[in-house]
Amino acid sequence: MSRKPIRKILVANRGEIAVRVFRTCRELGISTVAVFSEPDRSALHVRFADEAFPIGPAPAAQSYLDASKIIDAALQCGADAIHPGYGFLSENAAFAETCAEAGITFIGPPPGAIRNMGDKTKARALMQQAGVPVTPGSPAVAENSPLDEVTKIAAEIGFPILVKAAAGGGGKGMRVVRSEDDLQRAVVAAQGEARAAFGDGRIFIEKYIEEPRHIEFQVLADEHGHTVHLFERECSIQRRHQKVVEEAPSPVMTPEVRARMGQAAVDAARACGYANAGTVEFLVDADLNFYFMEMNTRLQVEHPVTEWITGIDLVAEQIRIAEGEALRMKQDDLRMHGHAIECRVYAEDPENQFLPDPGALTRHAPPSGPGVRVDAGVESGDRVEIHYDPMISKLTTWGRTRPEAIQRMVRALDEYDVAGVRTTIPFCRYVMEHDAYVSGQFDTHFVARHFSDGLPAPDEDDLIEAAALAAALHHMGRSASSGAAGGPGNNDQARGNEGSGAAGSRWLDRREYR
Ligand code: MV4
Repeated sequence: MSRKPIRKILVANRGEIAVRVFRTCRELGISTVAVFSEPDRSALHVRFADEAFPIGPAPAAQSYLDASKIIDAALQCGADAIHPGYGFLSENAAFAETCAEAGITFIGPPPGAIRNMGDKTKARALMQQAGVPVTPGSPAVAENSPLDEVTKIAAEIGFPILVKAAAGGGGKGMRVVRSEDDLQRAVVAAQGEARAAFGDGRIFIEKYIEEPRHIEFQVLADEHGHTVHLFERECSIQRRHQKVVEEAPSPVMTPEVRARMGQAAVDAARACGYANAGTVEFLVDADLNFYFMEMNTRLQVEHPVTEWITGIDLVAEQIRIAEGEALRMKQDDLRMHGHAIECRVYAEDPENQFLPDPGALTRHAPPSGPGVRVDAGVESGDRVEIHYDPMISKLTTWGRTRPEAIQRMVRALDEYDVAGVRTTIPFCRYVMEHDAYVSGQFDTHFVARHFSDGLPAPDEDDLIEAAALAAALHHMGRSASSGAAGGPGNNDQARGNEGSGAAGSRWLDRREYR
C-alpha cells in the first residue's frame, strides 16, 4: 500500500503553521513550496520555503481558500503533496478529493472521515455505535419538525439542555435551554443561526453539562488499521470558543481515566475510518465522566504541547502516514514525560474586549532558553494583517512538573518583548498566576468567571482591594515582584497595578508600564 515517496510539499497556509511544517520538511530533506497572498509577499513563511507562488489578493476567499489556485501552483511546481495546516482548506473534504484527482497526496485524513465528523449528528450516531460515550441527546431534528416532537425529546433528556447545529462546531448556533418555556424560541433561533451560518438549519439536542472541562486526545492512525493515542491536552481556558491556554497532561487526569478515554479516542478514530493525525474532543464533568464532543480532522494549533511531552514530531508522522507507511510506534511504546503549557499570543487588546489590534509589529523579540519553544509566523517589522487570524505566536514551555512549566512560562512571558501592537501576553500572565489555574481547579467558564473585558470579574473584588494596596506599594517605589511559580496567594501584586487609574489595567503585569 506504500505510495509514492513525498519529495516536495506545498503548504496551503500562512504564518506560524506554514513555518512549522517547513521546518520538519527541511529536517527530512523534503523540498518546500509556499503560497502567498498579496500582503504576504515578503512574509516569514515565504522566506522559509524553497519556492513560492502568488495566489491572489488578501481576502482568504480569493487566495488561501481558493482550491484551484493552490492545485495549479502544486501542479506547476511538481509538488507531490499538499499540507493544509489548520483552518482554510484543512477540513474541506472536497479539497482532499480534488488533490487526489490531481494526483497530489493530501496530508490529512480521507475525505470520508472528514465528512463523517463534519456532520455532528452523524458523528454522534457513529460514536454511539462504536461504544464511545456521548451525552444523552437526540438524533438530528429536521428543520420543519413539529415543536411537540422537540418538546418530547427535551423532556426525556431533562433540562437544562443544549440546542446545537448539526452542521456546526465551535459553538456556533448553540443555545442553552433551562425550561420548557424557553424551548420554542431557542430552537427557532438556533435553526435560523444554523441556516445563516451553514446553509443547513438542522439542529439536535443534548443534555447540557454545566461546568465541563475540555479535554482532547491526540490520535495518529495509519492506512493499515493501526491507531494510537498520544495522551491528552487540557484546553478549558478559552474565551468565546477561542483557546487561550492549553496544557498536557491535564492536571485532573488519572492513569485509569486516561486509559479509558484514550481507548475511546482510538475507537472514535476507527469508527469514522480515520487515518493521519486527528483530535478527539471530550467534555469532562467534575466526576471525570467523559462525553464525546467532536473530532477535529486536522493538525491542531496546540499540537506542540503533545510534542513536548511525547518527544514525537507530529508533522513528521503525518508525512510518513501520507506516504503509506505503517505507524512506527505501538501504544505501549508511548510515554509521557513532564508537563507542557501553551500560551497563544494574539495581537488583541485584553483591556478592550480582546479586539484585534492589527498593525506594524515594530519589535518582536521572543523568549528562548531552557524548555522554551516559540512558534511564530512573524518577525520585527512585519504587519499583523486584518484579513487573517491575529495570532502572533504560540509560546510553549516544558517542565518536569506542572509548577515548573508554569514558572518557566511566567519567566518566558516576562522575557517576551513585543512593540507596536497590544497583545494577550499580560492576560496569559494573569492566568498563570491565578489561584484557580495554579491549583488546577478550573473549567471552561474560567475566563468568563474570572475575567471580563479588561476587568477581573466581580467575584474578584477581594483581589481588587488587595490590588489597590499593592498599587500603593508600587508607587512607593517597590518593585512588584510576585514570587516564583505564582503559587496560591502570592499573586496580588501582579494583578495589582493601577497603571492609568482605569480599573481595566489593574490586573496588568508590571512590565506593561515599566
Ligand atoms: C457542550 C457543552 C455542555 N454540554 N455540550 C462548545 C463548542 C462546541 N464544540 C460544543 N461546546 C459545548 N458543548 C454539552 N452537551 C458546553 C460546550 C461549551 C464549551 C466546550 C468546550 C470548551 C469551551 C466551551 C465553552 C462553552 C460551551
